[in-house]
Amino acid sequence: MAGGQTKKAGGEGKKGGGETKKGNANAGGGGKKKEVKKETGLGLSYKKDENFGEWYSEEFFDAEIKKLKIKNCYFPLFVSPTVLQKEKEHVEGFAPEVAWVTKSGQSDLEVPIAIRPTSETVMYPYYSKWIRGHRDLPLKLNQWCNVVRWEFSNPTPFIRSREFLWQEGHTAFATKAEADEEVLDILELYRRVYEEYLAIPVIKGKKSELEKFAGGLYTTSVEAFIPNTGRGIQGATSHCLGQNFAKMFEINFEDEKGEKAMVWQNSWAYSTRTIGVMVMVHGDDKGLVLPPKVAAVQVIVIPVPFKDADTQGIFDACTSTVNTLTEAGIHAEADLRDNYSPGWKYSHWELKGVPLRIEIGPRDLANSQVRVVRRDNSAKVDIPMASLVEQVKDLLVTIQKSLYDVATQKRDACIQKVTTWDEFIEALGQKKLILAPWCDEEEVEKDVKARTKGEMGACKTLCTPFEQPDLPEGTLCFASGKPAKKWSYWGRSY
Ligand code: 87F
Repeated sequence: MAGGQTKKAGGEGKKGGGETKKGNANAGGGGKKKEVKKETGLGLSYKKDENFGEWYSEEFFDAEIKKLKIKNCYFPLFVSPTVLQKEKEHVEGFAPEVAWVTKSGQSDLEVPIAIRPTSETVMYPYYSKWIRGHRDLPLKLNQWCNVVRWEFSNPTPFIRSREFLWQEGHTAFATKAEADEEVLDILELYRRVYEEYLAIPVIKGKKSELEKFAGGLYTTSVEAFIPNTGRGIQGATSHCLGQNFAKMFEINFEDEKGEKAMVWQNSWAYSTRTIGVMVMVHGDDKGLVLPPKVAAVQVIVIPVPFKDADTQGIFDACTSTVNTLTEAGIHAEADLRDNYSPGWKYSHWELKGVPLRIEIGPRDLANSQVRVVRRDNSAKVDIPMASLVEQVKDLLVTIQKSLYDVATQKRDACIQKVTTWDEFIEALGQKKLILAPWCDEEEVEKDVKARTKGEMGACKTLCTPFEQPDLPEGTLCFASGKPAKKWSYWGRSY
């Protein structure tokens, strides 16, 4: 959903993940999308010089999973109670969040029907039917859909909402080794969605036993951090389910030796929460700040007519500027409304987070130049019309990088390494993202949660980063004093 989802929020609607390119009429070079699309061998389908717009806002995640031979599909929204209860253990803990349809009009339904909170129970009965022999494997499906979870704790737009959009991938393999490999391949794609598109630094790691998806074998995640609130936030997850679901749903196959075996499964998801994290990380007191790569409008052109100036000339220059940029594949629009002042328009488009504003007034017209203003740092520069495209492209690239660098600096300034309980409590009070040596015992994590419970919510593990600092022999757990096994990130979270 990297670009796609963000665009949806900006009003450039798209259908599902699979059809993202088709309806995108303003993507520059109008109408030639299919023909232009060819592999460059660099992991991108568009060349920067041939189609800048598509190169820049490619539907990254969907294209990448297609390269991994994952097919898009769609399963129904409604789940029958019998199917839902099939995997009781897994659903039990989540049961209060399941929404049920109990009426049609005024009449009670004979059998209430659930709305999917996730699609395991809808999909896996078919996996059991479709998978017979080793040649049916791997089975790799993804769906872009909505799910409903009846949240009770403070719903927050995009971050925790009762309905949200996501992609959920569900794959089945003959061997654990294949499943293990895919878990990390997908996690890397999630990292890239956050870092390369949303300009948000994330930490890749493994969840603790307490925080993992209980139905699976192990859970990996990418974790982001919101400096202003001092809270961690899970950006996406990639689970190895092991054979738990295969047992419950009887997903068996005949292996190469003709023996009956059980599949190894994974599931993975990221959601519209990405939008919430992006708003929280980059937004400022004037409103949204969108990274150019995911901005539906990358450049807004605003006429600045003065009294007695050549108003028509200025408006024409705005239109031709938009045309020039659009032809170069840049998503540009002009705000030519005559019932709002330039100042009002500046605020309006700042609120919407448009990365670049171009102002054209009488002086610019006379000098064949435009004034360009960056949304992220308000820097202004005059650009000659002759080098407009080149310089706007460079600025968009610069802004994308700068947003990532600034976000990384702020995040890193919040990371605090501690080794004792006192240091831990002090860092927690300072809203830090805490890296601490831990004995990796579930009881100790529960104890930390209990001891830090307060108005602000308890502190828990966010992840054990794959990138581990040195852990000298004899290092003790900050919470239990037992020998530490690893460094883990701790913090309050969303
Ligand atoms: C709420 C109600 C019912 C989370 C729920 O993470 C069931 C569930 O199974 C539930 N909330 N979960 C866990 C979801 C696991 C897994 N599903 C596929 C993922 C990735 C995508």
